[in-house]
Amino acid sequence: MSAKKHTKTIKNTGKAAEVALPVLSKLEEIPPFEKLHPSPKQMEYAKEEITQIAKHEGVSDDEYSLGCVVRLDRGFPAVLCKHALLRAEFSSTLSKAKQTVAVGDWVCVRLPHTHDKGVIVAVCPRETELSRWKGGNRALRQVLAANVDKVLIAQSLSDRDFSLDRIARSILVALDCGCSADVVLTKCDLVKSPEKLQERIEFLKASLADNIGIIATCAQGNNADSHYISELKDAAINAGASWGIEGVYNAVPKGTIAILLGESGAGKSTLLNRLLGKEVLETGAVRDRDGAGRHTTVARRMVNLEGHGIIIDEPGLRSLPILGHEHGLALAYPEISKYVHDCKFRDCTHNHEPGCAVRHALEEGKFSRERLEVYLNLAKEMRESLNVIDPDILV
Ligand SMILES: Nc1nc2c(ncn2[C@@H]2O[C@H](COP(=O)(O)OP(=O)(O)O)[C@@H](O)[C@H]2O)c(=O)[nH]1
Ligand SMILES: [Mg+2]
Ligand SMILES: [Zn+2]
Repeated sequence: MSAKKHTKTIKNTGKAAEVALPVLSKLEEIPPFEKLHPSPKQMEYAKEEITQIAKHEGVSDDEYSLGCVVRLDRGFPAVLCKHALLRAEFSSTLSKAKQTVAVGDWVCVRLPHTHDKGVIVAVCPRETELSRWKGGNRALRQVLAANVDKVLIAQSLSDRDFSLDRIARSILVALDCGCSADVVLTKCDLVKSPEKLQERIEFLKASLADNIGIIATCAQGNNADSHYISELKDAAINAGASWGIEGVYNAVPKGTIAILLGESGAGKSTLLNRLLGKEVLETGAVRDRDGAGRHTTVARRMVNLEGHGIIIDEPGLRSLPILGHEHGLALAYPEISKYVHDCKFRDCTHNHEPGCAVRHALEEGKFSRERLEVYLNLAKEMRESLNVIDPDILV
């Protein structure tokens, strides 16, 4: 397949430029089909759809196959089927319905006879859907990945970048979408001392939802000698975190799919290269002036971890606004949210109001002040966006 055939004209650059999509057969990180598992529900759906569509088209069922979207390059899906890896476009019916897919979606494709592109004719229902609110209308959501089990939240430990708020909101979104979540702390070598690392991890443990694993990593130890790195490792383990590449492997066992989320420049591609054991993914230098990453990663793609699970590499997210994730808040902080319905005032912000059941529970030592603070910040933001859109929900 030639790269030249599949090009897209980039219109909003001012001048039109032809950008070639990567040649699929050259990509080393794509998982084997055997590692991808549709759910029984998805398999049944695909079987029924294929039978119906083939009948309607007057062709044999054999022309269709169930496949998984393993990449999106500038929005163009690549689908992996049992016997083929191919670019695919939507059938005219799906195009008219403005159908889109995300990495991880299971789709029914008509396999090409003469030309090398498949045609997506149906998209299977998702088991999980990780999506973010794009602002404006509640329905305006961008699906980041489909059918993932876990969200790995990449957070750089450099002082300039570290944000509890960003970690907390990512966890909220993950839990709300039916995924589990772990925090991957990157660039441990940039922490001032092992004590500081231990303090950071202990603070995170006190503030975040239970069952959130913390993995401290240093994918590029240029800035530190090995003795210092081993001190950092001890500090991380003392604080209850796991360490390094092994820690990430253990968080993504065989049979599972995780997505690595984090700001551009957080060190995701560098970490993935370490996990792969080779430099397959392009990494980007951080601009010195403001530390902001250049958007080097344009593709969303699955990366196969030999002997372990699969990670989806997601280009940096600039923002993760929260709206309508109140279920996630209740899942992350059940010990707090169970009191909100007992407050005297329906619109209680749990700050200063009389008859506040949440503050009463705090005084009784039912949960820590750290956790309440994170909860209140998330609830405040959600309340503000909810007020605009859906005034009936309590947080
Ligand atoms: N000091 C240090 N720098 C790192 C580490 N990991 C990544 N970087 C640097 O951070 C920058 C962004 O990394 P990249 O992997 O492209 O981030 P991505 O945008 O999240 O994929 C690059 O300049 C990397 O060299 C680390 O463990 N320590
Ligand atoms: Mg990257
Ligand atoms: Zn209250």
